Parts: sequence; structure tokens; C-alpha cells
Amino acid sequence: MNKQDGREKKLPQLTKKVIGKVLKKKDVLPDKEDAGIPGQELADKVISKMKSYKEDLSHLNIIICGKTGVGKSTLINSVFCGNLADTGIGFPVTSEIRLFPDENFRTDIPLRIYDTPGFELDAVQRSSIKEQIKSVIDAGNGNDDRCIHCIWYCINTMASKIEQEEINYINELRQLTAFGSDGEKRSVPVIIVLTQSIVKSRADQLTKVIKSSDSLANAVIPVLAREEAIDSRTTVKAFGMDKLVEKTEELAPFISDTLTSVQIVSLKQKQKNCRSVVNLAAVTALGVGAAPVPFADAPLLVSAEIAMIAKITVLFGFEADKSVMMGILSSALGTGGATLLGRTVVSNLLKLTGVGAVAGGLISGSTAAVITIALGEAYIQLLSMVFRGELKKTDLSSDKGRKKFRQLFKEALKTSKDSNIYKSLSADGSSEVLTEGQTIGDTQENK
Ligand SMILES: Nc1nc2c(ncn2[C@@H]2O[C@H](COP(=O)(O)OP(=O)(O)O)[C@@H](O)[C@H]2O)c(=O)[nH]1
Ligand SMILES: [Mg+2]
Repeated sequence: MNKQDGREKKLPQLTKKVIGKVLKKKDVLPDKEDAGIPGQELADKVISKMKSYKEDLSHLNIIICGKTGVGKSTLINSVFCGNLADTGIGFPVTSEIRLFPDENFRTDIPLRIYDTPGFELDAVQRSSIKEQIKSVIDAGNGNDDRCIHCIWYCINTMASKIEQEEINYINELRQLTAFGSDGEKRSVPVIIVLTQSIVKSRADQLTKVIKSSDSLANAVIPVLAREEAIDSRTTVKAFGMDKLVEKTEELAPFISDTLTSVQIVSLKQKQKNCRSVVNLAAVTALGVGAAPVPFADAPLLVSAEIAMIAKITVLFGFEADKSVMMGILSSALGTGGATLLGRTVVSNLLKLTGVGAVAGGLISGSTAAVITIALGEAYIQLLSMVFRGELKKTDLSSDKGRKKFRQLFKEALKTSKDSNIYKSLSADGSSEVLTEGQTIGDTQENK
């Protein structure tokens, strides 16, 4: 069988099976110019790829409702990057929907929050607000960048009770439908957010009441958007916003990339979606390396990895400039920077970890997949440390960050051959397209 044919047939099939929709196939197709390029240029390529991924993100559009003072603005500022909304007691009650970020105040955050005036307004105003909500939804219909993805209806957990009127209002919101460019009508999901849930038992009780009422809300999520100091010794920690993000993703999966990028509360959600990116890059590496390629100029592998690093950076919402990216790339990949993974660096690492070997300067598809998984996983771990505040962004271009990334990469190499991703790739019958016994543990060095 012609190897090239086999590879081309195999790849889309594997891709469909293993991958999310995060990377597009065109992103990982060969780019010969990636061979042997210097580190500077490599960083440029990652940065320009990041830019194009960012530009490709459609806006996430959320309508947020609830009485004045329930904590809508505080919630927005805690869940999303960019500190978008004004907060504070006594913000003037208006009867118009407000948009964050303001259309005049351009940001490059692909997010629109429609902040609706309080439910406490009189019946006439309330019905006018509902009309406004409808027109916001209508205005977005048919346009993937503008259509409304979710309504967050906020209720203060410490409020004395929920009025039946408010439940009715929520039910009316649940009747609203929206659609994107595919024209397929979907009801707009409504999540009831129980804000300022300082007392957990109260939040649990309220959740029960709402769930047992005739409310049609898709979910009820208690949150505390900012920690609350009860007294000088007792502080209740913020919680629940990660659940809110995860539920929103579940109800509006088609906007998952953007949500992942702009939210700053669920590390789990970021990691999960980044791992889909790594899977795709690994599948590509497997296909590319299936016919053993001279490693020092493995352009195909390099483009898959450039795409992977760029996409993960965007999904983390991480703002990396060239110097930071250079620091990151050179740490795992050697300061020579001639290729994404310098041959010497890789041979040494592979020997060290017993993953495989670069036999006569060639690597097999499965070795390429292992390296790619390890690189992706190490990068996810590195950005996770920044997310948790264990590393500063400035550390990434310093010795500290470089050492850390090298260490993470080595550890990831040791484990990636045992990873589920790798196993599922192998179990897919991909060894069929491998040649010359270039599978893991079956290299010339081991023979
Ligand atoms: N500690 C703490 N304070 C909150 C929280 N949510 C709201 N607040 C406070 O409640 C007040 C009103 O919040 P704001 O977000 O402006 O309410 P909005 O009118 O619904 O936008 C502000 O003083 C906030 O500091 C929270 O989760 N934790
Ligand atoms: Mg507000």
C-alpha cells in the first residue's frame, strides 16, 4: 500500500474519532517553511497563529437579569477577564439594558454581557424590559457572532423569599428562542444563579424550593462571587463560579472555545478543552511520523505543534508576547531553536525516559505522538501554574520558568506513553501505518 495514501485515508477517520472540534484540519496541515526555522521566527509563528485563533472566536453573548444589588456586576467581574462592569451599592437604577463592554469602549475580549435593569421596577417597566430582552435576542438571530447563548437570572440567596411573580417571569424568559446562521431554533437556556450564597444551608434550601416549583430553569447554581468577611476571624471563600461556567458550556456547547478563553474561574474546564487540542495534534503527529521523517526537519510535526501551543495559549486566555513565547519555546526545545524540538534534545530525553529513540535521525509516528502529547501536557501544566498563581507570567521568560517547563516536559514524556490518548491512538489500528518497526519499545536502540 502506498504509505501516503494510507496516511491520508487514516487521518480524517482518526481525527473524527478522537477529537473535539477545537482545531481545524487546515491548521495542522504541512507548512514546509516551518523546517529548521530559528526560535525568533518560531515565536512569531506561534504569536501570529494565536492572533488568528483569537480573531476566529465568535462572541459569547449572555443576558444577565435580576434585582439591583443582587451582585450581577460583581459576578461578571469575577467570572470573566477584563473587569467589565461597575459595581457598588446605589448604582442608578435605569430602565434600559446596558451592554458590557460598552460599544464605545473597545476591548478585544469576545464577550457581550447584556445587563438588564432590576425586576423591582413596576409591572409596566418590567414588561418593557421583557420586550427589550426579546429585541436583543431578535437582533442577534441568524448571526453566529451576535446570537444569545444563555440567560443568567440572579436571585440573592439571602432574600427573604422568591415571589411567584418572579418565577412566572423566569418561565416567560424560558419560552424565548434564538438561532444562529444555521437557522435552527433553540430555546435560550436560563440558569438561575443564587448570588451572595454566604450561608450554604440557605442556598441548598432555596435550590430545593426552586427545583420543586414549576420553574423551567435549566439549572440552579449557588455562587459567592467574592469572598465575604463575616468578622475579623471568619471569611467565607468565593465558590460556585466554576460550576456556573461548566453548566453554561454544557447548555451552549457551540460557544465553548470562547467561553474557555474568557472565563477565569474553572481551571478544569480550560484543561479539558486544551487536552482535546493536544489529542488532535497527537493524531496529526502520528500520521505525519507514520512514514519515518528526518527529525531535524520535520515540518509537519512542527506545524501541528505550533498550532497546538497557539490554541492552548488562547484557550487559557493567556496574553503572551514574543519574549514570553521565546522563553517558553526555548526552555523545552533548546536554545539553538533550529527546530521546535531539537534533535539532540529529543534523543537525550527519549533515552533518559525510555520512551523510544531517534533511530538514524528518524522518528516513528508513535514517538512523534508521544512527544506531542508530552509537550502539550507540559504546556497545560505550566499555564495551570500561572492560573493558580504558583508562577508569575514574568517567570516564564526567566530561568525559573524555563527550568520548570523542562521538568514538566520530562515528567510528561515519562507518562505520555502510558496515557489514554496514546493508548487509544494505538488501539485504533494506527500501527498498520507504521513502518520499519518504529513503535515505542521497538526501536533500533532497544534491539
Ligand atoms: N462579598 C461579596 N459581596 C458582594 C457579592 N456580590 C455582590 N456583592 C456586593 O453587593 C453590592 C452590589 O453588588 P453589584 O454587583 O453592584 O450588584 P448589581 O446591582 O446586581 O450589579 C456591592 O457592594 C458588592 O460588593 C459577593 O459575591 N460577595
Ligand atoms: Mg450592576
